[in-house]
Amino acid sequence: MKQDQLDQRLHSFSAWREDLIHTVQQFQEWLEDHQQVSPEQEYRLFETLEALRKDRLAIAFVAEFSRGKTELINALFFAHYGRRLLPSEAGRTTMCPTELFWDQESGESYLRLLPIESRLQDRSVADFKHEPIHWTQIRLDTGDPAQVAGALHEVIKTKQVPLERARELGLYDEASDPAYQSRGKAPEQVEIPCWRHALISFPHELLKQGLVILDTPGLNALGCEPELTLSMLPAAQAVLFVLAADTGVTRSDMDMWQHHVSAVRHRNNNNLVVVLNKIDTLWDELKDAAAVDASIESQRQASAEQLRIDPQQVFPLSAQKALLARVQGNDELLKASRLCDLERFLGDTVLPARQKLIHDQLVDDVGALVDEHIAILENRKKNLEKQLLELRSLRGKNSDVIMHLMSKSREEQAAYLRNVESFQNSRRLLQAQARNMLEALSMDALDRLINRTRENMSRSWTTAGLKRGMETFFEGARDTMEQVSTQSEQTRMLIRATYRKFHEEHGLPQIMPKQFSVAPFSAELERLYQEAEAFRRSPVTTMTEQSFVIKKFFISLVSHTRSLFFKANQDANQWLKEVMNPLVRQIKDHKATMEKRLATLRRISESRDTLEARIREIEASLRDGRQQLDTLAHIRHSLHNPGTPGGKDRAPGATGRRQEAVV
Ligand SMILES: Nc1nc2c(ncn2[C@@H]2O[C@H](COP(=O)(O)OP(=O)(O)O)[C@@H](O)[C@H]2O)c(=O)[nH]1
Ligand SMILES: [Mg+2]
Repeated sequence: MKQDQLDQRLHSFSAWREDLIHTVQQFQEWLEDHQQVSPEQEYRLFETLEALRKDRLAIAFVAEFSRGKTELINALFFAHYGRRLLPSEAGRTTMCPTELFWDQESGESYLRLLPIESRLQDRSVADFKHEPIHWTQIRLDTGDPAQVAGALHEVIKTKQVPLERARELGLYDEASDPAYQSRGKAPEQVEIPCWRHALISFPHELLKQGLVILDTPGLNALGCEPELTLSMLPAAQAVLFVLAADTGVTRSDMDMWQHHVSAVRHRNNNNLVVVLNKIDTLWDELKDAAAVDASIESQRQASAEQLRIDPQQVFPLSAQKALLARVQGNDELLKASRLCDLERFLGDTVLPARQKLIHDQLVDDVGALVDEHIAILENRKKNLEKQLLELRSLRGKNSDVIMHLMSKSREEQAAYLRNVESFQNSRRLLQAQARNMLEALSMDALDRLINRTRENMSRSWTTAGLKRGMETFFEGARDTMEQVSTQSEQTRMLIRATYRKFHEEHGLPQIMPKQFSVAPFSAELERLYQEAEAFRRSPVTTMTEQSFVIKKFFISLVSHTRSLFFKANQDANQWLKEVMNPLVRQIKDHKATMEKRLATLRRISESRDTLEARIREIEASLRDGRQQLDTLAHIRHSLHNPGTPGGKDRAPGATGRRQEAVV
């Protein structure tokens, strides 16, 4: 097995993305060259390119402490440094979630740490991320692995604070303190982590390609930092849940799985993988290989059964031996560590899933724009061909015929203009409907709901209070989504009818306008509800009844819902701005064509010389139009088949469904 298989897969993933960026840029240039671009389209393309460039593939590692998450990250991504880059230690380690990535904006290597005291403020980690001032920054000297490893050690630092302080921070509770349980007395000093969250920007090749690794601490921290389960884990493309062969599935593994991890399974494009680490503890020189394999296999089956998942989803391996094997260049040990099975899975399943998501989105967005321009060009071509025939047939005809054609054209034009007027009416109606929809989705409306919920809960930051609060909150939010869903359905119908009218009555190309749906937002809201329920019932919450934790949870939930509504509002707004544009462009184009036709007829009636000149003009326009259609068909092909051999340099006119209609 090649050591860098995952490396290569990530590299080709990033080349594939570059290919798409190139195609979108080609389209952008085409639009600019032909002055076809509207501000909305320009904005959309800009956004698309930004999103492609900044695309991240996030993999989260979740487990109880000491299962070997950090060691696994070292083995997967940092073995070539010849040492253990991230601190991995026996015993109870840190509480501090760590994100590893490459900060391509600043281009700097650093470690940023958010002090644990930030927990006293009513703000989420996501909020703090926008403000570097709250973070302690340590420079990383990437030429010096010892300096880097030393600096990274800071992440797991802890300190002693008085009991009251720990309580204030929501980091101490009798019910979850084993020492209190046995001695019946709370300690005077409590050991707490120094940091709440760590960001590591590091110029590792894969991180530069857009990989983001999230290393999370154990169950305790997940309970204390609800943002992890509410936002960070669901945002990851893959969640690796790590078990250890020497402990088996323990009570706390099970808690973590049920209350924090398994919900991830119900999301699309989110791969949940279970790693059964430390299989080296099952290696036994006194047994033959088959017997060892059998015991590993039986533990894999048992774990899968306990977690109620397919055994194929469980990957037995030894992170420690894999790291050692890679550092020493020992292929045999690497094979025995079985790390490559996991790598293959990440490369074969997680990456393609991400690719598909990006591609679908792009075809949906940019692809629709390309199609729209192709339709406009084809319509223009059809009109020009009609005109050409008409003009050719006028050769040698008397002026009566021309006069007759002119009056017919005028009638057509008048009928068309009347429809354009009715179009303006539908547009006004649409705007009124849209305002209602946006109002329902507005931040003001949501804030009113949040305040109502907060008032409901303010006297009782308990699990019972939380239950009531959540009911008010989710009922309100669901109502809004339903309302918006009905309104957007009405708006959609109006839009469709308007499009159909112009297609049927004036032969404008049939374009399906882009649709907006609240379904993904409702689904996300439902997921939040499930998470909230899981949190409310989780042993950490019910056991401790800490108002601090409950309050923190509420803040994260609200912050997440707020960004959900914000996104829905933005999407709806953008959609409304754009949805009529394709038709508006066609109407304009059609109007211009009609005017031009009338003008030509008028000039011909005045002077017959104009006829031949105009015929030549139309022939030239047709040639130019065909060329543009070829270019667009080529762009369309590359967009639909990125990364195929010659995908970006294929000569126009090679293949593609649309092309047949073009030439
Ligand atoms: N035997 C064995 N020990 C491991 C393996 N992976 C990690 N460990 C040890 O388990 C302990 C905890 O590892 P660490 O990566 O810090 O766990 P984390 O708390 O989940 O991040 C450390 O002492 C590691 O050396 C493994 O594959 N085999
Ligand atoms: Mg760790």
